[in-house]
Amino acid sequence: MRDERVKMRELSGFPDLKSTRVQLNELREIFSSEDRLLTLIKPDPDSIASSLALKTLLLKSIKYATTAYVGEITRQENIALIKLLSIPMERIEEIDLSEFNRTAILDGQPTHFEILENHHFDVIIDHHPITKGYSASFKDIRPSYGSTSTIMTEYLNAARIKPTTRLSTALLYGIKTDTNNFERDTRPEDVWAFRYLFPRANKNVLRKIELSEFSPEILNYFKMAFERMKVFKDKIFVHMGEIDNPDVCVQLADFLLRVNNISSTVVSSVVDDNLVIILRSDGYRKDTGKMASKLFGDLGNAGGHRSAARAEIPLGNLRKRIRGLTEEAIEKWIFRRIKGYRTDQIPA
Ligand SMILES: [Mn+2]
Repeated sequence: MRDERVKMRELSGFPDLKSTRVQLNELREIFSSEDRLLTLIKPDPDSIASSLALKTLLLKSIKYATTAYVGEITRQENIALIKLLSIPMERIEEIDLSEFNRTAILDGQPTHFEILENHHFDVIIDHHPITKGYSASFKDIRPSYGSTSTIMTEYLNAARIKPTTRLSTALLYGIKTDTNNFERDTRPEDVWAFRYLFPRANKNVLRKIELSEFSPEILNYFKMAFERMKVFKDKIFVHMGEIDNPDVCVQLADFLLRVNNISSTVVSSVVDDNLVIILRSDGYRKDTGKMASKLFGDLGNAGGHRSAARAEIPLGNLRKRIRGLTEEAIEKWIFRRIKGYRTDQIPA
């Protein structure tokens, strides 16, 4: 009978709120009324919404909570999200760390943040693959989930807190972006959270945010990409050369994946002193995370989910392999590796 109920719950996609309730209690036990919490995020819709949810969850148990972001907010939708929902956030550079006695990371793990190395974090809530080499008092990492916003929605529900329109809109958008509107890495729990938030969210604001996707400047990059792209069997590859911000590569990789008969896209660029490679696939036959680590893991950080992955290689690691490190030579080198992937004969 009990097994039957568990099975029914799984089929209906209804989350295991009982265990989330236990975790919620553990989470709250860490905090006391005088605590000042600093939450670190890399700003994207999922992490921004999650930080708003954590604040709401802990509102009554701590003194105050501040969200600080690492990196730049450049994507148009993020700017629109923050503006339209007036979400307060500060740059990490402007934060006085001594003001806080508790720290959290949402939608990421300390290994993704070079800042505060060897720091003991109080709270980590995330849906990325589990990484090792850090300590935290409270950890809730669910790599199979489509978004951290889904996990946070479960926490709010477990805490019996009805999210406001603002919070619901932010979380809904977090789920939509991270699952690419349920096209990738989605679980029934994500759908459940979506349904839970949907009637509470402001759909007009959401539409306005979603229609802010492309900046006028990005169209020039699209033009460049169309001219440079190379098609190999079911893959599209573009090397964008040196650019300021790899976000444009993410948008390009997502966009090009919509081409008929293309099952994966690879868009690379040189940002500062790193070769940044964005990979996307339909996830139908190939695991993109595995593809990324097989193709580039020997030279830098590489990995991700079944349909979305990323690699970052310090240019210094390529000096011996790519003569002169010219744009053309880098492009050739990546393209050669991609071509070798299917046959498993990945060239050096
Ligand atoms: Mn996320």
